[in-house]
Amino acid sequence: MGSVNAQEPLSVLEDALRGGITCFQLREKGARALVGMEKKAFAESCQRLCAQYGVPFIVNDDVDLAVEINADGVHIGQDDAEARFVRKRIGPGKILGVSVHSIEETEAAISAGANYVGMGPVYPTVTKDDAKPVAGTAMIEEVARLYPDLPIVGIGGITAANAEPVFRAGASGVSVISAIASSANPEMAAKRLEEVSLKWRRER
Ligand code: 3NM
Repeated sequence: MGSVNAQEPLSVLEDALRGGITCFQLREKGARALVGMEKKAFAESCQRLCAQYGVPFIVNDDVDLAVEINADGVHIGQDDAEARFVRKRIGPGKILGVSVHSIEETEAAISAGANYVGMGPVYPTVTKDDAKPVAGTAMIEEVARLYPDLPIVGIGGITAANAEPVFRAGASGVSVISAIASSANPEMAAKRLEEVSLKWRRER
C-alpha cells in the first residue's frame, strides 16, 4: 500500500480500519518492497493494528512469514505455492484465499481447502503490473452460480462507485488497494465501500 500513497502506510491502514474494512491483506510487492526483518516488523505492526479492530490479517504469498508471525491466513495466486501445500502448512484453522480465473481453478482451489476465492481484475487496474486482462463480472457470476456457498471476492479497479455490479454478480466482498490507499480520505473511502457492501447484504 505504501507505493500508491505518500501517506504513512500504517496511518492509512488505521484510517481504513476506522472506516470499517473487514479484512486486511498485506501485499508487499514491487521494486521498493520491504524484505527480511523490515518486512516482518512492518507485518507485525499491521497485524497489531488489525487485532485492535478485530479484523483478520492475511499475508499475500509469503507463507513462511504468515506462519512465523501467526497471521490469520494466507492469500496465494496461481503462480505461488500450491494451495494444498499451503493449507497443510498453515493448518485447518487459518484462512486460505486463492486467486482464480476459471471454473477449473475454482474447483482446484476448493478441493485444496480454500476458504474464499479472489477474482479479477474486474475493472482496469494500474496497481498490479502483471494483472490479467480485464475480466468484468461474467466469471464471478458463473462461479457464484456453480458454488453458491463459496465466498467470492472481486478485485481490480473497484471503488464504491462501481462495486455494485460486483456484488450483483454474486461476490460476497470486494478487495481494493487504490480506492482506499490513494484516497485523500481513506477512512471515508472505506466507509463508502462498507455502505455498498452492507446494502447488498441487506438486499440479498
Ligand atoms: N490482484 P486496485 S488486480 C492485487 O486481478 C490485485 O488478481 C488483481 O488494486 C487480480 O484496487 C489487483 O488499486 C490490484 O485496482 C488491485
